[in-house]
Amino acid sequence: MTNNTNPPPAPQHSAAAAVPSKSAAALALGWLHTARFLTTAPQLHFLPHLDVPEIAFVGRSNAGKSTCINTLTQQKQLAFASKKPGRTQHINLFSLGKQGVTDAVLTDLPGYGYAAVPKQDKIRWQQVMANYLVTRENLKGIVLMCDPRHGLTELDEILLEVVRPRVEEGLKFLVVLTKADKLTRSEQTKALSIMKLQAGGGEVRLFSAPKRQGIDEIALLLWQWAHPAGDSPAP
Ligand SMILES: Nc1nc2c(ncn2[C@@H]2O[C@H](COP(=O)(O)OP(=O)(O)OP(=O)(O)O)[C@@H](O)[C@H]2O)c(=O)[nH]1
Ligand SMILES: [Mg+2]
Repeated sequence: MTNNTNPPPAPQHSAAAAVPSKSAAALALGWLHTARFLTTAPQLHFLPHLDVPEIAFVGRSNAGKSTCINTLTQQKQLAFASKKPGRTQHINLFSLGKQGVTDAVLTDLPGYGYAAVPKQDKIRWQQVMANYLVTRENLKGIVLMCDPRHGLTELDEILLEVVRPRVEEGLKFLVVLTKADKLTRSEQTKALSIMKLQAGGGEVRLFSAPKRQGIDEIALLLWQWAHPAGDSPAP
C-alpha cells in the first residue's frame, strides 16, 4: 500500500515519545485529522478485509473511546460520543491517510461492562470483541481507555489476558488514562505510576479531552505504530 504521509522527523520510540517535538506532533495530528468514516459493522464477519495497520480503541462503556477519537482527529462528530453509556453499538472503522490514500484505520469498539445491557447481549459482545482482538489480522495496536477513578475493571483484566499472547508477539499496546481533568496533579501522577506497574512496562499516557492533555504524545505514538521504522513514504 502506498503511503503519502511525510514522517515526523527523527522517529522516537517508547520512552523517547514521552516528549514529542512540536513539529513531529503537528505532523502526526495532521495525519489523524484526515480521518474519515470507512464502514460500520454489527459483527466481526461483516468487517472488510484490510491490509493496512488497524488501531483499536477498547475499554469499558463510557470510558471516553469515541471522545478520544474525535479529539485526536480534531473532528467533533466523527465517532458518536454520549453521556449515555452504550452509545457505540457497532464496530466503526475510520480511514486515515493523506490525499485519500488509506495508510491506517482506527476502530471504535462498543464499550463493555454497562450494567443495563441484558446478560445475553453482554456475553455476545464479549465474544465478538475477544474474537476481533485475537483474529483481526491487520490489527497493529490496541488503545485501552481506562478511567483512573475506576482503575482496571475485571473485564479490562480479562481483555489484557486475551491480548497478552499477541502483545508478546509484537502487537502494540497503550493504556490511556482518560478524564485526567477530574484528577488533581498529584492524583494524576499516582494514577500514572500505578498503571505503569499494572501495564508491566507497556505504554501509559494521561489524557483529557477538554484540557487537550496528552494529545501530542498519543498522536505521535499512533503515527509511529502505523509507520514503523523502515517504512519509506512514497514520493
Ligand atoms: N471530563 C471529561 N469527560 C470526558 C472525557 N472524555 C469523555 N468524556 C465524557 O464521557 C462520556 C462518555 O464518552 P464517550 O466518548 O461516549 O465514551 P465511550 O467510551 O465511547 O462510550 P461507549 O460508546 O458507551 O462505549 C461523555 O459524556 C464524554 O463527554 C474527558 O477527557 N474528560
Ligand atoms: Mg463510544
